[in-house]
Amino acid sequence: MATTIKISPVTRIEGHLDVSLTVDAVHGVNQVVDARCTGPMFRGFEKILLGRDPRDATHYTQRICGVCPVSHAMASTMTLEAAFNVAPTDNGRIVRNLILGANYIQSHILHFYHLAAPDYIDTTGILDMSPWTPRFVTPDMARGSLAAALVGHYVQALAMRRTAHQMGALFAGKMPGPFSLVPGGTSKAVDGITINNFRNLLTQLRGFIDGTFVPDAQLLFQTFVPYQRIGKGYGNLLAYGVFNQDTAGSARLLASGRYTNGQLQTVDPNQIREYVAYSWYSSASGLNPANGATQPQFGKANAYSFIKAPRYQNTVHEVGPLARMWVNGDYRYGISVMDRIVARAFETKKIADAMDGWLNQLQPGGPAYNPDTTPASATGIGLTEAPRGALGHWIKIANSKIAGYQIITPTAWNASPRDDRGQPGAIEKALMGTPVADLNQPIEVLRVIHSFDPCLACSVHMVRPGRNAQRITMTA
Ligand code: NFE
Repeated sequence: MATTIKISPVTRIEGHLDVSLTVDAVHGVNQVVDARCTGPMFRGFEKILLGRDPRDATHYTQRICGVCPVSHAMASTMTLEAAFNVAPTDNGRIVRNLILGANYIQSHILHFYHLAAPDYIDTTGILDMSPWTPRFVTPDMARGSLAAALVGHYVQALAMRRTAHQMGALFAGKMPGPFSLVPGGTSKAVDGITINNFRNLLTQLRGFIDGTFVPDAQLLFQTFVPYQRIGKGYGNLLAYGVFNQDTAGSARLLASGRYTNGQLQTVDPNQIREYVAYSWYSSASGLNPANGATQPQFGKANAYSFIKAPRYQNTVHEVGPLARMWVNGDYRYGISVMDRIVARAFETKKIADAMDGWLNQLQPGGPAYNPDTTPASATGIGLTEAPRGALGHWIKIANSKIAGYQIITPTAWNASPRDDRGQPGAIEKALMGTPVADLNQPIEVLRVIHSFDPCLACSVHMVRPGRNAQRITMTA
């Protein structure tokens, strides 16, 4: 008999995600036969930005999320550069890459040790305390030396994340919420002392990535063999590319590309549409974000999320480290829970190693930014990558003010609801077919969801409610 499970909220993610599942026996095995992902809070940054100075976008959009503010700063800065018709200086481009790289390292370590690993280890007798309890304890969890090692590394990883923040702040002013990304480059001048200090911290982080993070991810991969097949989903992957290697942005450390129906192909932003048939919006469905709209309508019939449904040529795509590594040929083993986890670790190494080389390319005393002026009217697109995947900002400027701003975040791609054709989103599809051994402890479901590293604050761009805000309680 079919059973309905609602996980509300899913914990060890950023923001608020509700997942409703139908579990039924198929060939004698209980498994997920239907899944719905709900982003239950409206944020509306697109509306907050209207009428403001275009340069404010960099600072406002960073407040979407404390985990990936640098990516929003980068996307908005690139959007403004396109609208202002200015390119960054070499120093500006490299400094921005270094700040973004510091944020990727911090975010990927956070995901593995603090968000995902607790799904796989039973710490009973090792640490019987918060944050390890209360929790699911299932027979397949690792115990003994692997559990003890990951608990130890969990604590070490907290210090490594602080180190990554310190490193980024050397060029960013502070982390999170950097000040120094500006159209045309960076407001931080480059000097030899900062380069040396950055390299010292990067060397510590590279030691942890090479000696601890990558081996731990590989060990998890080898230990949880069934999860090399669970959670595949559609198998379509999309990346805009990130870490520009030249000022034109034509060469990137992780290039743009997509893997659609088994074929590697290029990405054309004109083919992106956002659908809202199942989202709480009254605005038109199927718009390209260059002409997008964000008009909330909570309670709309059939809708179940504040996340829109972004699609590329009507096709659902997964985004994230696995997508980036796959389209670049760095990782092609498979598409599954474990592949997402190990590709994220391998990507961290790739970026950290490249960062050491970027430090050598900086020119102390060289120009930090190219000057620009705000045009009366213009449009711009900034396509980059956040740690969780493809991130795009679109701007329309009229009378030198923001007349339109649209954001599609990685988690909107991954945690979207159905689109107008009824196609489930990437996580919804990945959940379908997932076996559930114990209906009271659906750990398998959490492992699939966590492998995407979702961030709901990003995907619905929420504002903190004021004193007079209404609390709305929803039931599925
Ligand atoms: Ni809030 Fe974010 C990343 C962005 S996820 S963490 O990475 O953009 O949608």
